[in-house]
This record gives sequence, structure tokens and C-alpha cells, in this order.
Amino acid sequence: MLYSNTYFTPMSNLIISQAKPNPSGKDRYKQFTPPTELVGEWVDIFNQTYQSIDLSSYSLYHKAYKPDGTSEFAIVTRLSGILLGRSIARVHSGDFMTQNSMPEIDRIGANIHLFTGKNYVWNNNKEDTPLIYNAVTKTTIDKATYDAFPPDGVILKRYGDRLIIA
Ligand SMILES: [Ca+2]
Repeated sequence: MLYSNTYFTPMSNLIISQAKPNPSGKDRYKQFTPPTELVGEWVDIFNQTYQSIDLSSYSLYHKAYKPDGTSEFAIVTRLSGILLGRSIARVHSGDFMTQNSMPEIDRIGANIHLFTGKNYVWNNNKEDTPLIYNAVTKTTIDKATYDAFPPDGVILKRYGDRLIIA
């Protein structure tokens, strides 16, 4: 798996390496959410170590805003599966989809694909912060923030503690 070492990488075993928080297209058509657009909303988690990691100890969180404008971290999904060393797990919104059914941009660049089973979750009109939490040790493993209004269909890259347009 190609992974650029030019990214700043904190000394955590798992890091948020990329995100595509705004799938290309309109996202919603009245009540209908096209599955091939929903699967295009994702966050990549990179195993920086050379050992396999059991992801079931970890959960993915994001910044949820309340009506008064304040925010708090809310769980997106519990993770699952074994992530091999130097490999990437892509956490997609929506239900399970075979790789053959995914648009190429959402399929390539990841070793395993996980699904939240939920609707869109990553904020578009406000900043958001994917965060990896170890529920066993009760520690935050890594987090990275992107600015409000991420461009349509763009993969944000990790730089420092941010996810930015490369
Ligand atoms: Ca969109």
C-alpha cells in the first residue's frame, strides 16, 4: 500500500490519514439518498505499525453540533476487523456494499472497507473532526480537523493535525 511519509504522523498506532466528507453530487434527492453517493463519504484509518491491530477495541467519533452552536464528540461507529500492519481501513457511510459496486475513487487506496450502517454523518457546513478512541484504555488515539465546506468529491489529506486540500 502506498502511503506518503511526507504527512506529519503522530506516534499513535492508528491515525486518521484521509477523508472524503463531501461525496461528489447532490448527496440527497428529496428523501432518497443514492447508495453510490453515500458510500462516497468516508474516513481512512492507517495502521502505522508493522503489526496487525484488532479494531474492535476502537471507535470512530465526530463533532456533532447542538442547536445552541456548541459541539461535542458523538460516536459514528464501533470499528471491527483485523487491520494488518501498514494498511488502511476505510470507514464508509451507509450499508455494506461490494467493492465492485463502488465508484473507483471510493474503492481504491484502502485494504479493508467498513460501513457505519448510518446515513451521512460528516459535517459539510461546519468543521468536523474524525477522532479514534480506544474504548478499552479510554484514550483518544488520534484526531484531525477539516474546515467547513469541504469541496465536492475531494479527498482531504492529513497534514499536521488537519485534513486539508492537497
Ligand atoms: Ca456533495
